[in-house]
Amino acid sequence: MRNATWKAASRAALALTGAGALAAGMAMVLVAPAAAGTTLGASAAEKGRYFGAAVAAYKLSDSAYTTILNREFNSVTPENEMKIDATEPQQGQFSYGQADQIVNHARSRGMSVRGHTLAWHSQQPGWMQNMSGSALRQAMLNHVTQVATHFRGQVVAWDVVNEAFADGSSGARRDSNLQRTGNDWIEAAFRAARAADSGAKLCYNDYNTDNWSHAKTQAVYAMVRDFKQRGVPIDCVGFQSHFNSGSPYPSNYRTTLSSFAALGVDVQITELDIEGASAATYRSVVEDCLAVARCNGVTVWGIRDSDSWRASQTPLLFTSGGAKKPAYDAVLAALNNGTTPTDPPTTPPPTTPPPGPGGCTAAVAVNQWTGGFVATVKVTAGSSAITSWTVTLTLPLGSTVTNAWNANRSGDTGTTNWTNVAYNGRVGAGQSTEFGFQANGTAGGLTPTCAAG
Ligand code: G2I
Repeated sequence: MRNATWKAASRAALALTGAGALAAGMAMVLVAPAAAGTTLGASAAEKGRYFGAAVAAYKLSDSAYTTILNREFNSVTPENEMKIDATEPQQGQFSYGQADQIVNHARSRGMSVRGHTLAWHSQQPGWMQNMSGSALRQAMLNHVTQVATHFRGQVVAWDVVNEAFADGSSGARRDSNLQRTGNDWIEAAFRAARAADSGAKLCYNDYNTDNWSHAKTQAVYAMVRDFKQRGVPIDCVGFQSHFNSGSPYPSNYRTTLSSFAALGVDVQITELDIEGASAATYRSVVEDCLAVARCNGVTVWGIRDSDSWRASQTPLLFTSGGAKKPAYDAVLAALNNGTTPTDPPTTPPPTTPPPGPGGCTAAVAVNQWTGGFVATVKVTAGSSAITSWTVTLTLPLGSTVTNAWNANRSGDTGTTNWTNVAYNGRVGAGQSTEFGFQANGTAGGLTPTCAAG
């Protein structure tokens, strides 16, 4: 169900555009249908994506604003109206008026809605700021449950938890009253959200997680990998992507998106704005999303520059007067030029001949960035089931393994040996299992060999 959501939403948006154009055409005869490919939303929909904007409820009465919103976008994120202080201003008293207004505006026009955000250290109402311990944990879980239940069936994706990691090189969680309730607060929030709305995609959302070599990015990656391994219900990762001189668009952005996607989650660009609105940078961001099959879409954090939380940086696609900026043209062109994406397979098919009974093969897929890489190794049993396996891999000089998952290892440099852990030694005939590791340096041409025990 969740996988079908974006395409269904896109179709609805297209159908609506067509119907509206038809009605206008009957009245005025000469109005041409808004052909797919002439607006951001329609072009994105052609690529199976959405193109969204953060929307403020109080601006829905501004016709210059809604004209652009309704024409260009097929997804909406409430900018502040679903935050904790807005939806539960007093404990146990829920207030959905402004959020409902945005949801109704969007859905009546065939736009999908991203929910933002259920659990966050910021924008907490006073009563929550003053809470701690198990009372806070319960209050947070109740909030997640109530809000996700209210919007069930109306929100295609939720930012369940927002900004839970610290900036800088620590790779640690951000200190907050929620974090102090216990390290498992994030997974508890995800489980509560899933229980309340099993149809919405559940995302972790953060900023400064765009550069693959940054500690914060790696820390979020490790959490998502751990969640996937342990069955914590997470479906997607949101990259806010607020780019400016202090936090520029990184050349390894595509590596970041594809590396997360390879964990088995969707990726979404959730709050894009770029200081100065460089057309080239906007184009690159969109191309990077289109290059990753599991990148569902892009949301810009506001419509006109004057709508931006950083208006002085003029970071958006429309001028304060509502005119299209060069960045708009670049984004539209990128959406229209984009080809239907095919991610490189996480693990390419084995190049060696199929093993005989009792044997196994191993194949490796690498995501390389400047100074490091992640390798995913697929172990495939031959025509008989195996009960244990050992993979041998020789790393190039200068490469050192820093961490690994789903396998035991001996050796961090040179020739390394990898053996199954308790839960993945048994592999059925012709079936596969995967393990992975991260390393410094360059992968080069890794050629794994596999022996079954
Ligand atoms: O800070 C930029 C974004 C970073 N990621 C999470 C987003 O949720 C966040 O959005 C911004 C909104 O764009 C601002 O509009 O979040 C801010 C609050 O953390 C929002 O600012 C607040 C002001 O601080 C309040 O004084 C104001 O009442 O907007 C509120 C409503 O206009």
